[in-house]
Amino acid sequence: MIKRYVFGDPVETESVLWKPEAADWQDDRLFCRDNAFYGDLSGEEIVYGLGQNVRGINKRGWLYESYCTDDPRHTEEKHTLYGAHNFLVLDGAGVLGIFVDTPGNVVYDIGYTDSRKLSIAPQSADFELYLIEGESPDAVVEVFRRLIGRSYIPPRWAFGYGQSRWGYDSMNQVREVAAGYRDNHIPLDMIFLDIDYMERYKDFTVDKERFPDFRGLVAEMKEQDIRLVPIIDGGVKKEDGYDIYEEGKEKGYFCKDEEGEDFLLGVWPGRCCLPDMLQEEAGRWFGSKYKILLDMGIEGFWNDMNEPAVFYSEKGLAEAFEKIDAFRTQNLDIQSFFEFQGLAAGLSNSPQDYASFYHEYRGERYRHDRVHNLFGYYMTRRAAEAFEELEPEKRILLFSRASCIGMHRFGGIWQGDNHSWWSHLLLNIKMMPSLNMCGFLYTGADIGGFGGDVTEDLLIRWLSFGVFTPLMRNHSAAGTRRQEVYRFGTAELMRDVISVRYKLLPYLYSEYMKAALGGTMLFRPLGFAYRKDGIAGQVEDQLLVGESIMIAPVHEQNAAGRTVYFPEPMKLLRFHGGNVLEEAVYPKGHAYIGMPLGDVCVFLRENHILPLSRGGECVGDVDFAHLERYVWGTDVKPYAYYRDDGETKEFDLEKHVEMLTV
Ligand code: MIG
Repeated sequence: MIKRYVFGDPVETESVLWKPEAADWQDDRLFCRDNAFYGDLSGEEIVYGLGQNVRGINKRGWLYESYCTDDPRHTEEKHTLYGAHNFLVLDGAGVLGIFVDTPGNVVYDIGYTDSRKLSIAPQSADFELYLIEGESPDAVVEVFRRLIGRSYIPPRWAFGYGQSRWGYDSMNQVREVAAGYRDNHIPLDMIFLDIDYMERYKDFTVDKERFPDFRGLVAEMKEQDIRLVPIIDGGVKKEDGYDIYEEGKEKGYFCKDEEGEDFLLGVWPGRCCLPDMLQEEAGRWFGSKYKILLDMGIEGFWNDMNEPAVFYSEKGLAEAFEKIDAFRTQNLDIQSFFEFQGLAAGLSNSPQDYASFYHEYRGERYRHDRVHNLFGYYMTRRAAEAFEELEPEKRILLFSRASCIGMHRFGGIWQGDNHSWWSHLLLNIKMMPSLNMCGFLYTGADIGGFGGDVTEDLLIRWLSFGVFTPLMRNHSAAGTRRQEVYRFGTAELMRDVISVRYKLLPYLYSEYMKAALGGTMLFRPLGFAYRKDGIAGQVEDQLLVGESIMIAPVHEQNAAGRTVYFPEPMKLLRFHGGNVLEEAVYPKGHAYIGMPLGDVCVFLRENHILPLSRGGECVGDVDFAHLERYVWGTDVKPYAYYRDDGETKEFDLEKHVEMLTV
């Protein structure tokens, strides 16, 4: 059952695809006062959701916000990350789904001020609220997903493994990475190009000195079954003579400040303008520019800095310099010193800047902060719509950093600038189900961690989890330890781990497609599947992946295994040195399982089939037709195996599903 309530005069976000008739406010669970909502949380109640955010699968015990934010040091005390995903499911006496449809900030106090209470406070009085009742969290999620529409489906090659790094700044560097993988027979399908391929960080340009034959390089890589995937940034460099800038300026496509001038902000290339992605014509114009790279043979993109990230604004910078000047002659004491120190740090992503420029959206003018969370969504959507026109038959890879619900129909997301920290591997694990709830299925984190120096063991453990995430990409920041797996002494172990991905591919792709087409989740918390089991609901570091298996990744340094909770009997399948070992069936309860570095363990449910391929060095090598079947139990259910060509858009559950039996 789904109910929709309208408060004030909401901005249409296009997050949902259809709308039930609006109802008058009346609810037993939530109490409404001054456009905020209050409820009680019972002792056992679990709060799932909020998509990309900090902390656990169970969101209880913290204060969260929904405001797309570029935060490259996202630690536990933060409140919001790159995406704004306003969907929650309360699982207590009953099950209730809550979706706040607004493009502005929302504050969630989930047992923070009072551990038994919940409050939801949209920062604007104009929004829509959806309440969904259902028998189980799964049922509520399915209804929600019908409301918001089908998830994005990438080409099948995008389920391969990819290597990325900020700093691949020449054709030879790219060739070296490709050779590092191919020569060592480590599987690889993608190399990502960061801002270094561009000419002075200008969107839709290629540096002619460092990449003199870009088109040739794209073709050369494709011969080796490797796709190059370039980055596109949300800001356009302000530079006279740069055609994109000149065109945008002349046509009035950039966001304006209070005076009606093009709003100037500092981002990567220095001074930039922001294309008004919300304004249809401007957004379409920006989207049409991807053709420049498509024409060079490119088949996939990642959209960055589209929260939008603002290092500084022209005005903010001038004010800060003025204040710094005033401090020059002062005797800095504890207070003034910190104020002084904060002047430069406080410049980035500041609320004043977000309140100082404007969009034209659906025929009206909005101050940016009111519609903030739509920027990344519309940047990605306009690109996807351009692909639809330019390449109607073909799937193009597309994922974004910032997002809100609705964008899941047009692209995936990566989880932003994490660190080479064990805690961020754990965060990656915990975030998968909440993202899936909101329709973000094509997603993954920077494997090995973006900031900071990785260690060999962290990289192996992260890969061992990454083999399950649809986006499987190793990425790292400039200036950090090199993270390509062939550089490590344990490269052979890493190869074994990455190879597991290619064995699992038929299963993962099939489960992905069923989740996308059926509106279900690929990654489920144990609490979703074993609802009567009080322990299962507390497990934060094990997940169900599709219908047949459970995983329990190691996320602690120097651990040679871990304790696993079995909510029902399961059989251990161990990927070890290129083989699959069938080990014991564990009964319901806890057990310690040895998991040395390089082993990947999956736990197979009774009477379920896990189909595996023989693997390959790229997705194109994998034989999706001839599969081995792993199974145990006396009453085995046939497995609904989805398989299509992986390239075109004829998605069809009926047509492409074949029932596999033992
Ligand atoms: O300010 O393009 O999240 O993946 O490597 C940094 C450089 C801008 C942020 C992205 C990261 C990327 C980096 N970008």
